[in-house]
Amino acid sequence: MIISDIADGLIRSVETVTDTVTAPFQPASIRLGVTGLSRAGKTVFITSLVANLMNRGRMPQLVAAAHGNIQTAYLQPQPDDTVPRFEYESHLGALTSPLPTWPDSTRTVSQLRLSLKVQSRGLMGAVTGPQTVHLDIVDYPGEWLLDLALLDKSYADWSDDVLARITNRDVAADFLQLETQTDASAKLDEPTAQALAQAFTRYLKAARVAGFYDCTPGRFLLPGELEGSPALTFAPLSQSDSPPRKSLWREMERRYEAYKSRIVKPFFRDHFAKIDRQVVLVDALGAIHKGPQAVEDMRLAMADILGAFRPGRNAWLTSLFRGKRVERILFAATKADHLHHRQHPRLTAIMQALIRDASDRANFAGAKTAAMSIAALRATVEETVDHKGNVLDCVRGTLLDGGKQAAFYPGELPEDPAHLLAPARDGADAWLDADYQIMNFAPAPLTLKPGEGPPHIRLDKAAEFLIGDRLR
Ligand SMILES: Nc1nc2c(ncn2[C@@H]2O[C@H](COP(=O)(O)OP(=O)(O)OP(=O)(O)O)[C@@H](O)[C@H]2O)c(=O)[nH]1
Ligand SMILES: [Mg+2]
Repeated sequence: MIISDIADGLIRSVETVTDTVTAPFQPASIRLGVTGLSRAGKTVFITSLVANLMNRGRMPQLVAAAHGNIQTAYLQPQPDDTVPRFEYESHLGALTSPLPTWPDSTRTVSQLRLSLKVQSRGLMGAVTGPQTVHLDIVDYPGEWLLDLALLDKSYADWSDDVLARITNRDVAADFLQLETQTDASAKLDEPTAQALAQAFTRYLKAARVAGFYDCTPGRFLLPGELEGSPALTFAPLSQSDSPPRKSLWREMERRYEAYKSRIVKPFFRDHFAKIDRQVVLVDALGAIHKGPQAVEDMRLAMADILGAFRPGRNAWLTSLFRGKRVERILFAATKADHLHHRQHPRLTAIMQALIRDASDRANFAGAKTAAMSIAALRATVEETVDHKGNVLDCVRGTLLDGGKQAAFYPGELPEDPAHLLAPARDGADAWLDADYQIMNFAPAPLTLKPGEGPPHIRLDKAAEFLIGDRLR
């Protein structure tokens, strides 16, 4: 062995020793993913969570907050320079203004870093003093997880699958007609490609409204700044025997592959594979109100979303994780302030049944999972009303339409979730013996005492499950 190698080896082993000694003093970081389908409540959840971590007066079930371990919490510039920042201040401003409004819909991934100074109470805590824990919160549309399935499919297979699936759907009629008229082996003509992509996008939007969940590619619905780019200008085409080079079919194939490599893969690599803890928000009450078909769609969408968390489902994804995994996954039914608390256990049971179905099949490889019913921002108060001799457990709030105050009875959720899930699975048109209402409430005007965050339901319990163990 030559001398420089020995010296190099020595230095390296010294570095390794220093690394291990300093490791406990390095700021720890937790990456928390927040996802859910459109309108599930992601933006309100993150805004209220951050506000309640900064002012912890309403967080008794977050043990580190209740025990006073968290000394301060403050926002910091996030470490990822190319990811848009989550617009915390403007969202909080909308929710807490004298005439509060819900935040605008958000269309892309965004991120926020909240740093917490934590004094741990254990023996080591006394020795080391307070530590900084960075909480990096990443907001991304659940629709993007559904794109994972595209990675396993060639353009030809994907086209065949999609065309077979949508052939009987009314909302697909216009696109299918255009597709049938198109000669896929003709030389590429850009207006034709655009017309097909636009017709397919219109179909996807209509399918979403009609309650179909299998609306991929996800970026066609949420294009952001990619709108009009070639990677979003393709559509499924039936295959002629061997489409010639430079044909429409070949160019569509190339763009489909570009969508996978330039859009789907970077999302999974840069965002998804780095997540430590995940919350999946579900507007279960909204789906129940819409009816059995919407509940069944929600079940299928959840199973597909959960598929992304199943290690081994996709070899490429597995190689990205390199043995790391999402450690905890919370499934939360949002907007529980639409229900009197007496019914919350029933809503939670429905969530549990929905994920049991998916988790029976998916092995989450040791990830801890939980289901809860929460309201990130409580817009109602409870009220018991005497209605024709019957006692009804209602909630009262300000109606979004018209601004009037109203007490509202949403209907009685069944004790056994199967009473909802079974008819949904069997394709029932309507609920047989029950009616579920939903009201759109405006956020309530708030007067917060010093040290208090916005009112919520079980946001503290959700935080305890997601990050509590890292703050003690
Ligand atoms: N009552 C009540 N309504 C809520 C709550 N959270 C969300 N909502 C309602 O749900 C709507 C959507 O919430 P967002 O947080 O914007 O949902 P999102 O998932 O970010 O939606 P996109 O950005 O469009 O995907 C809001 O405008 C409110 O009407 C809650 O805790 N209580
Ligand atoms: Mg949003």
